[in-house]
Amino acid sequence: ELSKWRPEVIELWEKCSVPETINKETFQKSFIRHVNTTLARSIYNVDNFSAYQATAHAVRDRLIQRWNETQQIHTERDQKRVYYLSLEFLLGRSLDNALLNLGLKDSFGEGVKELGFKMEDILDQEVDAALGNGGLGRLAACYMDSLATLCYPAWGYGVRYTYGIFQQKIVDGYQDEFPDYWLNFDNPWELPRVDIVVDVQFGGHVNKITEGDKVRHEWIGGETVQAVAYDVPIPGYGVKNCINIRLWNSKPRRKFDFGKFNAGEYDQAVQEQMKAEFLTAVLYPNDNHMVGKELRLKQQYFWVAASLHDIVRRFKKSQRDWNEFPDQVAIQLNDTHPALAIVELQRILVDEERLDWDAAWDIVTHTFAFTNHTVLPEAMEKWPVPMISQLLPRHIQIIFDLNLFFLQRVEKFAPGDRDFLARLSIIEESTPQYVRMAHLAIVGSHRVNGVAKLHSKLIKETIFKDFVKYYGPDKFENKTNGITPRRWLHQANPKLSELITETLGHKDWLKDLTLLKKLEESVHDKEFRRRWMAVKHSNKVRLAEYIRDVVDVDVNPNALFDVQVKRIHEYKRQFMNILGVIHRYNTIKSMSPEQMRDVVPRVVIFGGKAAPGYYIAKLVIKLINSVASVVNKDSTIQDLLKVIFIPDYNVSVAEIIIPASDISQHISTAGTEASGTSNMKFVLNCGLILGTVDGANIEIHEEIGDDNIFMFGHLAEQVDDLRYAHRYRDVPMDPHLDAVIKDIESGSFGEARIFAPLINTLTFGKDYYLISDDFGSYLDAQKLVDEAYKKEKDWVKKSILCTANMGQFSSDRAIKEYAESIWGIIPVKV
Ligand code: TH1
Repeated sequence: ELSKWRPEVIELWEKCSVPETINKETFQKSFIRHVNTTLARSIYNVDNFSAYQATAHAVRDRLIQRWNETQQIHTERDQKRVYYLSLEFLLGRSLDNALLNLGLKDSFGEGVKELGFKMEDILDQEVDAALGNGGLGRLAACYMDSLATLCYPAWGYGVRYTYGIFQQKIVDGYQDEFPDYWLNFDNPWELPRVDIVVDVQFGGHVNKITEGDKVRHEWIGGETVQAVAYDVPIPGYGVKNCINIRLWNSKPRRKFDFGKFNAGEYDQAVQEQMKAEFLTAVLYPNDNHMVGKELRLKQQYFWVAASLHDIVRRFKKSQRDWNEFPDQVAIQLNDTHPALAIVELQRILVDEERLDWDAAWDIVTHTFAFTNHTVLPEAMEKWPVPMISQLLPRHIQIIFDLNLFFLQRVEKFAPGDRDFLARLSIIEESTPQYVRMAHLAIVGSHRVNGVAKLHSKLIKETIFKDFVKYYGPDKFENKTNGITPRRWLHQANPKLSELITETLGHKDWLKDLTLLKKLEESVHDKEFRRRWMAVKHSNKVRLAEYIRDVVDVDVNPNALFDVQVKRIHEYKRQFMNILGVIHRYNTIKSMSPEQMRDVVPRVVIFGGKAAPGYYIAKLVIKLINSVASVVNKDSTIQDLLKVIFIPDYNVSVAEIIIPASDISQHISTAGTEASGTSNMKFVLNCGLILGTVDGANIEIHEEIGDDNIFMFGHLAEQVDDLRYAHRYRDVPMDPHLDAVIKDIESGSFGEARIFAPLINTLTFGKDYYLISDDFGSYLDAQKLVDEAYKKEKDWVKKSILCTANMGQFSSDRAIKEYAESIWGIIPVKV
């Protein structure tokens, strides 16, 4: 009688659920309802922020509906899913993206306008979800957008950090860090799942239990921390599919130490519980650099254990045989950060599900695949064996067993070759011993991939070459990175998006980026070129206004905007850029007024965060700001040069900067930048690039052709010899560089001693990143940029050809490649 499944009850449920059609009027109703009930406000106290919240909640309602439908259909179909494990998801803002992907921007824009608000102001209220450092985290976000848009059954798993990447302020030219407490106001883009809670265990000990001729292991004792799920819906573009990123938050268990409690130490008992919350408190702010903090290892295991528990629970609901696990589940490891998942799955299968070791291992290795994102030695994760033993006593046993069986097979392949065994071993035999996470990830995966052609070649020839010998080359693939054209063109550059749509006569290019190729036909159309330039100009005006707001410097939108925005790192060589700026400044200063008339005015724009503990990177920021304050005040150079450091570079700021660039710099030492993804964003937004023969620059060059890119510098294969020369011979410094260094040392940009440690990297430090070797060709390339910019018509043509040839670099292409050649999943459209 009371059954909720009775037809009339179901009918009532359906009638009362949120209507599927949504338009301006239903949106306005929803907006006001949220103002009144969710926010408990009235027409008299709705500010822009409340309007943002109300709009966000109205959109959230739609997302949740789509999310539910998608999950229901994916569950019904029960096809193979991919789980993307990433310790970082750099999502940025969600409202604009959701409105555009759902096709609601226009109607909701009208709706808020009638209610007395401007959509622009509303969008500007949102704080970034900045749960990542840089390229790796943003790649994960672009991939989720593509997975949703292409209707793949996919989930992301990550950590819900209470503090995202720190906020950067510039004080007296130096970087200062401030906590990013992004959850200060309610976050409408997450659904707390208070009912989805996983116990995660740390410490304790392992009992070996013999049952007949079998032994099993029991991991007991230690502390338990609870993982609570928060779901973040990710809507696809132009489809109803909406996928999920599940972020785990740590919280104390409600049970606590009653011994202490009874002894009157109530406060201490509570304090110990509170430590649990600390586990997911903060994102580690290091990009491309490993810092071996115990808390970081705990974060990694906490997240991996909760995610695998969830994945296994979902699989077990389907009542299939365990050997079908790899047919239902693909797990992608975004770098080595989740490599413990390999060990955790083996543990679950052997200790909890009682599969025998080899059968379990066969399942594990067919489930996992691993993406490597860097070859920098300082970024390679390795954890001390004693630290893992303390925290995860059963896992360290499994690691040693895995390694033993692995090395036994290697020994058969290369009998007696002890060096070969030592090089391949998961364990580094030092004091203490270390676990090499990349080795663990390779041994536990069926596929390993790099993120651009050169990078994938380099990992096979250098860091993983012994594994290629052992496994053969087929286990190693390339999957060149991609970016989502929805955020990085449609959302960030609405005017260019509109012009493209009008010119092509459709919006299909947003789902098939290769269709941009047709823009090539319009390069000869004068009116089209004029409009193309007008879009760039208005984006430069927008950036100039932003620059005035944040650093109080006026820049001329007619100048050439030269941009380098990315994490500050020695290998990315922002130092070389600012040294080049000093050279330019001194060149202009030495000119007669007639000569000056021939100079192309430039605004050189920097942005990016340095890891808080990275002393040299922070000095680079100081140098940039010191140069800026001298150059920007110098009236003798007639505004021919301005230097700007934009503070707190993040996804939202990138959306303003990228569409406004004429030239952007991607100038890493050859062989060091695995791919880079901002290079793709700039070129897609019709900005030319100045780059080294590194990462995805090479493939961009292949696509857009020699005439539309400025490449310079030594090649990756020359780097070893050049470094050797610096180390063992007296290599004279490039004369222009020498002059610039002497200028800094003479105090032209403030007290010289401040910069001594930075300059020492070139001298005592043997110029590890080869700035001197590339400086001459860098300056030459910059000259070519100046000359090319003077030929306005040709420049616009180049700019159009850039955008037109970026089809390959959509994350849709990348995701299809992963889906087809690694994951074996097929789309399920809602
Ligand atoms: C970056 C790479 O440096 C970059 O070249 C690449 O485009 C991007 O990943 C996406 O593939 C990396 N970020 C990190 C961050 C950490 C550790 C290693 C890397 S590699 C924390």
